[in-house]
Amino acid sequence: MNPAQPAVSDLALSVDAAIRHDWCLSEVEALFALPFNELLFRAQALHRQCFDAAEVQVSSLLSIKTGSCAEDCAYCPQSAHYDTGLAGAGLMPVAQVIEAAEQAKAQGATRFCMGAAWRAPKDKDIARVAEMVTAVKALGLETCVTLGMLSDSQTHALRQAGLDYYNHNLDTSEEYYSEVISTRSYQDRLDTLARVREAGLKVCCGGIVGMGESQTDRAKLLMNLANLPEHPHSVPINMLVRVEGTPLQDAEPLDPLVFVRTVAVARLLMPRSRVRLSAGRSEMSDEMQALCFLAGANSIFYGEKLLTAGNPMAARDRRLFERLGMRMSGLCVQQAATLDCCH
Ligand code: SAM
Ligand code: DTB
Ligand code: SF4
Repeated sequence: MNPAQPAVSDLALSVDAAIRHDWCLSEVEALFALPFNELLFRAQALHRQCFDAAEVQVSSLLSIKTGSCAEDCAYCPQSAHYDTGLAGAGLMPVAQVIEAAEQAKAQGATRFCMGAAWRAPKDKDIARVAEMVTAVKALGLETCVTLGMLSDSQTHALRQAGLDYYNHNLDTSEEYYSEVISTRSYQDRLDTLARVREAGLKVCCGGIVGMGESQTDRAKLLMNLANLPEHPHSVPINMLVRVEGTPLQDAEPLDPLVFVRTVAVARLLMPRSRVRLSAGRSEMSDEMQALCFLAGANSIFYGEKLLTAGNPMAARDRRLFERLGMRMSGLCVQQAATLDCCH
């Protein structure tokens, strides 16, 4: 038998046995090195044990504070260290946030994620964000925020306000991290993630690929995510959006099949997590996205804008789901019928 082909008994491995926090690098690299079809087959088999393979969760994003960030993340258009021509804006009024959340809900989003270009928010910022969280939750949406590094009292204030998820990405391997960011450390990231977990918030944590990192960096990122004390509930896999003016504007584009492999390995390492096909979808073909869903992605950012960069139009995504025989989670039949796919 082909040694790359597992015995049927291995594939029938129970999901509980597949949930591990002790992955070592050679195991993760071996998954990346599997023949493509074998990797996708294994990922899809495990995916089906944990999820309805025709269902996709959709989250919409809103930038509630834009630009002028003190951090120097080499990928980010919002860093004050680079001139990207971005128009910055202070913290948005709550009424404007509610309006955007209502629109996202009307389009079929079930989670609303509010992002702020902060290194770390001040306590007075947290009080305003807490108001936003409570108001968005009252619309019947799940809430997520991503605000940078948090203190213990801040995570508790957000929890108190009813926050469901906190997004804070590891972004890459620890080794490559220091090549793309100098103003904070990997440990800073891990410390905030620990505070978020301890406050009882659900963790959304993933990374970016296509930044010129090596295959080993990508394997280490996924290993680090899976070896956290709990697997993140959501794992966003972003493809770098190359923005003019950032140090990574000319990064070599990643082979789309390597991106699909990254999604498949994320699914195998974190079987019960929502793996989100995140930034960079505007530059992906429908066929590449279909392969990502086959590899176990079951969540997207939905709506024409990410934080500052573009994203496919909502109607285009609904048309794609229709073509793939997939459906957005949490939509009642009446709402699905009112959402027009074709314009
Ligand atoms: N400032 C907070 C932080 O960095 O945690 C929250 C906002 S930050 C924009 C959220 C995430 O967006 C980053 O961790 C990174 O993964 C992603 N991101 C930023 N710029 C990106 C780009 N050009 N392409 C892909 N993902 C990007
Ligand atoms: C995540 O992992 N990706 C989203 C969300 N979490 C906050 C952000 C993507 C940002 C892409 C570049 C931009 O829109 O500025
Ligand atoms: Fe600031 Fe976040 Fe952008 Fe880094 S990724 S520059 S922390 S907004």
